[in-house]
Order: sequence, then structure tokens, then C-alpha cells
Amino acid sequence: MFISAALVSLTVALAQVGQVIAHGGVLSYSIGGQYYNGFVAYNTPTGQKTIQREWDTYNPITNPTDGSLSCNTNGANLGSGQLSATVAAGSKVIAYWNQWPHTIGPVMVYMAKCPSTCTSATASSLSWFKIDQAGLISGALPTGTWAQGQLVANNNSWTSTIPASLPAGEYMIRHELLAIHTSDQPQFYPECAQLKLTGGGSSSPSGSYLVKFPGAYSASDPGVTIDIYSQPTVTNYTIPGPAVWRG
Ligand SMILES: *[C@@H]1O[C@H](CO)[C@@H](O)[C@H](O)[C@H]1NC(C)=O
Ligand SMILES: *[C@@H]1O[C@H](CO)[C@@H](O)[C@H](O)[C@H]1NC(C)=O
Ligand SMILES: [Cu+2]
Repeated sequence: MFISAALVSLTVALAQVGQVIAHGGVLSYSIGGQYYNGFVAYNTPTGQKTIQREWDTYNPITNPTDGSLSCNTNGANLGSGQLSATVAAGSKVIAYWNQWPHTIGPVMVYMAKCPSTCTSATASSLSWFKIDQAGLISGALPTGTWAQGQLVANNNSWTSTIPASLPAGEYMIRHELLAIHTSDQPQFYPECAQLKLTGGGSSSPSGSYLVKFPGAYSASDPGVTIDIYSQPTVTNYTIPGPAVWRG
């Protein structure tokens, strides 16, 4: 009786772990050479102090117009626990994921200027611009090398550069993986963190580079609703969202 109860609870625990590690998100960052731990999902925000916005689940968002697409569920600021990373424009940002299980799909990195402080900003009302992206690197849709495969091969990390010409001020940075290994629905994995930029220049992205989340994507985008397995010889992939702004 005791053993079977223990086995049942072990089986349940393993099933839950299995679900958790099938997905994930950004767990930590290196920003301008300084290491920062992110929010610990599945834990209460009470007592957490981090530059990252709250996110509560490793599960993907599967609707491209979901209200939580900006900074994941629930994307809230942490109140007194909310920090921001101070970094010079032009610095490198490395995001580290958990042991990322997906190798098919693009990597996209966005930033947005916060109207005053980022802690008081509502992520869904920010105007986001893309600072980095990579999609299908080589080969065909189902068998080629994708940015997410490179991310996994590179210690589950992705390195981007903050445009050097951005004006100093407070910005949100948003890392997003779009996994398209399932043919029935896209899987979006966005996480946000807060930055205070120093230095910088006086160049800002114009309207055509700016998007809202939700709003930037639609289910009819060729890179969003896609069955890669039905197109085994296609060697192009259209990354969704605006063009990259490099300053
Ligand atoms: C690999 O990633 C971890 C974070 O997940 C980081 O602490 C470590 O420094 C990274 N290793 C290298 C060689 O960059
Ligand atoms: C590949 O390119 C063609 C022609 O531009 C386009 O119609 C199609 O949607 C692209 N395929 C993908 C998967 O983005
Ligand atoms: Cu997953």
C-alpha cells in the first residue's frame, strides 16, 4: 500500500517534470558582461528581485493575437522587487534559456522605449522594434538548420547587440522564440527584461519598424501558420514581424 502510493506520486511528479521541460523560457542574462538571474517561473513573485518581468509558465502561447504575447503570462512588474539592468548602448546582451527542447523556428529580439519608467509601463501598449532575428539558416524547412538549433548548440543562449545609436533612457528588451515543429499551431515563447541605457546616440526607429504585442503577428502570416513537413523541399522561411532596425 505504502509502496504503491509512493509510486503513484512519483509517476505524477515525473509527468509534471516532463511537461515542464518540454518547453521553457529565458532564465538568465548577461548584459554588458554582468550576469543577472531572471524570474523563477512557477514561484510566487513575492520576494523575487530581478530585471525580468514576471512570467508564470513554461508553456507556449499558441494564439498569435493572445493578450499575453508582449511579455508572457502575466508580464507584471514585480513592484519593489523590480530591477533594471544599467548598460551602455552598443553592449552585448546574452539570453540563456533552460535546456531548450526545440530546434525548429526563428529567434527574434525586440526592444521598446518606456514612456517614463519601465516599471510603470504596460507592455502591451509599448511600441516595439526588432533589433535582431534569425530564421532558417540553411537547408530545407523540416531538415535544415534553424536559429533555434544554433541557440541549443550554443549553450542554449543567444547573443544580440543593443543598437549603439539608441538614445539613453529606459527600455524593455523582449526575447522571443517561435517554435514551429508542430504543424497544427505555432508556439510563442516571449520574456521581457528592463534596461536603463546609458551613452547612446540620437537615432530612433521610425513608424514602419514599430509594432504592438499583440498586433505584430497574425495567423495568416506565412511564418506563423506553417506546416513545414508538407514542404520538404522549400528552402525559404519568412520571419514574422517588422524588419530589423539596426540604428
Ligand atoms: C552556459 O549557460 C549558463 C547559464 O545557463 C552560464 O552560466 C554559463 O556561463 C554558460 N557557459 C558558457 C561557456 O558560456
Ligand atoms: C517562400 O517564398 C515564397 C515566395 O516569396 C513565399 O510565397 C512563401 O510564403 C515563402 N515560404 C515561407 C515558408 O515563408
Ligand atoms: Cu515546448
